[in-house]
Amino acid sequence: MGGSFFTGVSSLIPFYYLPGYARDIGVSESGGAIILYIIESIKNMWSAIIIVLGMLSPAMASIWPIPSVYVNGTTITAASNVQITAQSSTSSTLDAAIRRYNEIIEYEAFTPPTDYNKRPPDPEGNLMGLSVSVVNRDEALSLETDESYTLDIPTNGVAKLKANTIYGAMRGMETYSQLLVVNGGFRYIKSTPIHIEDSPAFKHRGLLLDTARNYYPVSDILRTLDAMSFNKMNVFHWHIVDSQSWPVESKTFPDLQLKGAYAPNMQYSYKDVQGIIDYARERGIRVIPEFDMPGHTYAVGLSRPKIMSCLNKQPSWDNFAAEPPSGQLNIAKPGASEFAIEVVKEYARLFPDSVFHLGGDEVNLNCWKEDADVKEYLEANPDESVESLLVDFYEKVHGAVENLNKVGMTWEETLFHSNYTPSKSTIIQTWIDETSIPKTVAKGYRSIASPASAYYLDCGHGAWLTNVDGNSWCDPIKTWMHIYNFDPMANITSVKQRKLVIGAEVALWSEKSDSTVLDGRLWPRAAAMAETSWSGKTDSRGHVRTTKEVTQRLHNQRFRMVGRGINAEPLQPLWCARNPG
Ligand code: CP6
Repeated sequence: MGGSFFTGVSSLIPFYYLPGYARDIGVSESGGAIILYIIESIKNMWSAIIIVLGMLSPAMASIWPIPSVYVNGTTITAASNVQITAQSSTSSTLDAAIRRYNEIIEYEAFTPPTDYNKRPPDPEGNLMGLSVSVVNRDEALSLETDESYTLDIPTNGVAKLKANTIYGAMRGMETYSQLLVVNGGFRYIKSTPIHIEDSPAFKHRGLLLDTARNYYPVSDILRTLDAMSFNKMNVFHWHIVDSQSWPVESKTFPDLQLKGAYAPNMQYSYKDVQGIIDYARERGIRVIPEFDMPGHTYAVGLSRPKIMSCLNKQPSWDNFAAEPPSGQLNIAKPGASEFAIEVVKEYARLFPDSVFHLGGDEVNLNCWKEDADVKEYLEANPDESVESLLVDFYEKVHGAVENLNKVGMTWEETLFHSNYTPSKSTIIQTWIDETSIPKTVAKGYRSIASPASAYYLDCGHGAWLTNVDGNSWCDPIKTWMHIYNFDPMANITSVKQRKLVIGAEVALWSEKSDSTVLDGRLWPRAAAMAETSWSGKTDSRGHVRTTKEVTQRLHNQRFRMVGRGINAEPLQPLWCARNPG
């Protein structure tokens, strides 16, 4: 009854007049609208009663990221039975997710800081568990996966979660787990009945982790995947290798990791990788591997110096690379593209996702222009140039990805700083500045937004362009508010072009981080982008959510994450979380 009742009411009243919404946008702003609306619709007693009750209701449950449609009543329901069960026989992946959420609910239930030291409220209803139904149990995890769900929590009886896919069901279970709160050993949901309809604004909501500058143990990656799922993020972009190390096992070229990993205990075996991919898939997270080529490859030179250029130039490495040690695949040597194609073939098999990231960032042409082998080659082949050799290299390597029926993904330089024209299916990841996204979609390419100025978690806003002390290239670090305020769609008006912005990614480049600081460097700042990429920048009336309006919810999400084993850093004194406003 709860579902149909509220669907009925929400068609009578635009739901943003309803109480939960009023809380989120701040009652002071919407209070006038609500009063006007009450006068207007005074004849409609049903609506008026709901609105008045809503104004008296306790704060809306603290869900992060916020759902697109959230309608709630005012009754406190004792969560007598919180068990999640599947309505019919399901997939093993969904069963595992149900077990996981039942455990989270059982052991990690969250007390909002506003309720610390408060007497638990008196409940008026009894929740009798959550029943999950899924239309298509078999859908694979991809860029096209439907993650939508609806969730209805009655005041009395069984709550219902409906989704088209098991991944949508996971998102809905996350929301359900966030609705349950505990106080003084008493578990309840604050304001029922609740009706939620939810789906993501962006299909690709990613987190890049660089495991090459500094190594992270597998357990760090698994915990990061957990935290991502708590924030409904769905892509782990694994920047697995770079100039400084090659930590991943290679069966084609075993000496890559034998020589390229920092240490025997700083490697990812095939088994580790498969474990990470499985763990991610169980949480509705795709793993996109990046094998960055032809730049950022000094570590390849440790075992294959013959296919390399400008290895470890000293002291003026900065003439050859963005950071030391310098070294790029030698694009004048057939062995270099042959090597790159073998890398693609090997790892396209190890990583099942249909997207394969080829890097292509920060290529330094000078590295080749000053290379004796390249010079010799170009003298013998006067029709060619460093630029044309680079195009040949990209054609071969992107071609290899496409021959394997995968989609290539690449940093924006491949599109803008080379003469290569990637195929139109290629996904372009932008980072250099905020014009990059509009430029990419104007050319008709799909774009993932990772502007350094907003989404790089290692670097301060713009500080890498204007070094503060001429030395440290990434300080100070940016705030969650800065991340939250960025809009990947800014300055894109055409509907067609807006559709090409398919996602966003925060990035943790690890020059200055490792296991000791990982959680605090990622969380809760990554959660800021998780919300804007899931919920969009605006609410349903087109109001752009402000950081002030969402602070309390993010505070709660931070405490929730800490309760679930993620060392997310504090935003403010606990006092502020207890006394919001
Ligand atoms: N490593 C790689 C990096 C960066 C990039 N690629 C980077 C560049 C500028 C800043 C931060 C990180 N460290 N492989 C750019 C895509 Cl400010």
